[in-house]
Amino acid sequence: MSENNLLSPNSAPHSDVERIKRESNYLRGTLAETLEDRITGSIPDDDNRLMKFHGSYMQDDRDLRNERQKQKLEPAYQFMLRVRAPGGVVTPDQWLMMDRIAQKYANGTIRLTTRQSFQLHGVLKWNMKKTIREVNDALLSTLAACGDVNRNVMCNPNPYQSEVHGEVYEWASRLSEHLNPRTRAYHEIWLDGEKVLDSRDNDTEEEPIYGPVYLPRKFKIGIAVPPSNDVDVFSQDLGLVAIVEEGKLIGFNISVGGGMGMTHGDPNTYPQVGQVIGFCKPEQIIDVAEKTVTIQRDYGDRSVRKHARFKYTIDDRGIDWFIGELHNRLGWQLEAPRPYRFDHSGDRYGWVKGSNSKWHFTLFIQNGRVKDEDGYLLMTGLREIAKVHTGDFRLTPNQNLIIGNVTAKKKKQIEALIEEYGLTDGSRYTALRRNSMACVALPTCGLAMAESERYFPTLLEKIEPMLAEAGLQNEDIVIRMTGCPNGCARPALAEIAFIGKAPGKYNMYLGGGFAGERLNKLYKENIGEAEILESLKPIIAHYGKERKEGEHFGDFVIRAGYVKEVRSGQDFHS
Ligand code: SRM
Ligand code: SF4
Repeated sequence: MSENNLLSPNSAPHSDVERIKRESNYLRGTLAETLEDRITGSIPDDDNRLMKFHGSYMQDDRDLRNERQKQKLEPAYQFMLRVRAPGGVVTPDQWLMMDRIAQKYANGTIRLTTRQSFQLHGVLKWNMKKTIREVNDALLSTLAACGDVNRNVMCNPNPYQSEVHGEVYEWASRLSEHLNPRTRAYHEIWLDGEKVLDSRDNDTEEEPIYGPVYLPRKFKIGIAVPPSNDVDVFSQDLGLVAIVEEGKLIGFNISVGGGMGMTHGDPNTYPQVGQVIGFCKPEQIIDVAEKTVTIQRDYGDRSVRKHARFKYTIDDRGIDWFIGELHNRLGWQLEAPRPYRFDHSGDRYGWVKGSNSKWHFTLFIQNGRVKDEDGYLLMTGLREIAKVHTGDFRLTPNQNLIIGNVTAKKKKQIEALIEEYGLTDGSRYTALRRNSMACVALPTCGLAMAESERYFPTLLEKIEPMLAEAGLQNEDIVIRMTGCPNGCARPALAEIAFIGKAPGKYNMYLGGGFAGERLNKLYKENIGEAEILESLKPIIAHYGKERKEGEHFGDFVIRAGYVKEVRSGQDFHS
C-alpha cells in the first residue's frame, strides 16, 4: 500500500478519527466490552466512531433533552441502525423482518432512506446485538452502512426494463460485495463469531482494498439508467451511467467527484456535480471502482474531515491528474464517454408492466417514513402485502417503495390490499409533493439545525394552493428540504430547496436542474415560513404565466433572472 495512505497530502497532523481507526484493530475498538456495560445507555466517543462502520450511530432524543437535563438525567440515548441492500432490493420475508424488529426493538416505524436503505430509530444499547442478529439472520447487513468506507451502492430500480434492471442490479451487488470491508470484527462483535485476530496480530493485512485506516471519508457509488437519473448520479463520488443499446447493457459512462455536503458560509466547502470522464465495459467496472477507491484512500485529506471527500481530492489536484492516475493504476484506458440523456430525477408512480410481463407498483411514501397513523395504516398495509407477495420490494432513491415483480395472478390480491389500506401512488397529491424529499433531522439527528421531515409536509400544504392558483398542480417540480447543510436529501440538486440554518429558519435555493444535472443557487438567506411563502408566491405565479412550452421551473428561474446559473460547485457560494 502507498505511503500516502499514512500521510495527508499537506502533511498536516491527521484528525483524531484517523487515530481511532488506526488503533481500532480493524474496527473492533472496545465495542464488545462497551456493549456489555449496563451502567449507561451510551457508549464512549471512540467506540461511537467505530460503531458507524457497523451501521449505527448513537443519538439522543432531542425532544427530551431539556426536560431530562432539568431532571438531571442522562440524555435519552438510543441508536439509529442502518440496514443496507444494494439497489434497495429486498424480499417480502426481509420486509417482514424489518417490520418485526421495528416494532420489537425500535420506535415502531421504518425509515426508507435517500440511498435505498432502511433506518430504524430508537434502538437501546441492550437491544443492539439482538437487532443486528435478526438483520443478519434475514441475510441483510448493517456493515458499512455508515463509516469511512463505500456505502450502500445505489441503482435505478427500473420497473420498465426488467432485463436491464436485472443486469444493472447484478453489477450494483458485485460492486457492493467487492468493496465491503473484510474485517471479522462485525461477526465477532454482533454475531459471536470466532475471534480471528487479537491485538498482537494488529499488523495482519485484513483489508486488501482499504488498509488498516480505511478511507479518509465516506465514499458513495450509484448507477443510473437513462432516461431516469433517480439516483442523482452526479451527486455520487463515483457515478455510473448505464449505456443501453437495443435493450442490452453495453457498459457505463463514469462520473467522478460529486457530493452534496457543505458548511453554511464556508466557501472552502461546497456541493459539487460529478464530471463524466469516460466509458468502460460492464466487466471492467469493478476494476475502475476499486482503483478509484484506492486513489481516494491514498490522496484524500486525512487531516481536515470537512475537506476529506473525494470531490476535494479531485478539485485540488485537477481532473486530468485523476484520469492519469486512474489509467496508471488500471494499466488500460477508459474509452470516450457515450451519448446519453436524462429526462428526470424523480420516481414514476403507480402500476407498470415490466418487459418480463410482471407488474410493478410504485407507492408514494412521504419522506420515506413507514408508520401507521390515524386514518392511514401504511405499515400494516405493507405487512399484509408482504405476507402474500411473491416478488420483491425495491426502495427507490427518492424514499419511495416499489412493490415489484407481481405476477398477473397475484395482482388482483395486491390491488385489493392497496385499495383496502388506501395506499397511494401519490395521485391524490400535487406533482410538487410527489417530487419532494426531506431528510430525517429532528428529533433524532444530532446535526440538525432545523426541522425537516416533521415540518416539510406542513410547508408543502401552504405552497400547494399557490400552485393551484397558477394552474401548476400537475407540474413536476423537484423540491427538497434538509435540516442542515450536510445535504442528506440532496437538496443542492433540487429546483427549489430549503436548507436549515436555525430553528424555524432556512436558506432558500432555486435553479437546480430537473434531471439532477445542475446545482441550485442561494436565493434568500435565513428566512422563516412567512418569508418563504412570500418569496415563492410571485415566482410561482410568474412561472405559471410565462413559462415556455416544456420549460422546467429550475430553468425558468435562471432565465427570468431570479438566480444565476451555477456551473460547478466552486461557483456555489459566489
Ligand atoms: Fe446523511 C450524516 C441521515 C443520505 C450527507 N446523515 C448523517 C447522519 C448520520 C447524522 C450524523 O452524522 O450524526 C444522519 C442520521 C439522521 C437520523 O437521525 O437518521 C443522516 N443521510 C441520512 C439519511 C437517512 C437521510 C434520509 O432522510 O434518507 C440518508 C441515509 C442514506 C443511506 O441509506 O446510506 C442520508 N447523507 C445522505 C446523502 C444523500 C446520498 O448519499 O445520496 C448525503 C449527501 C451526499 C454526499 O454524501 O455528499 C448525505 N450525511 C451527509 C453528511 C455530509 C457529508 C459531507 O460530505 O460533508 C453527513 C455528516 C458527516 O458525514 O459528517 C451526514
Ligand atoms: Fe441530519 Fe443534516 Fe442529514 Fe438532515 S441533512 S439528516 S439534519 S445531517
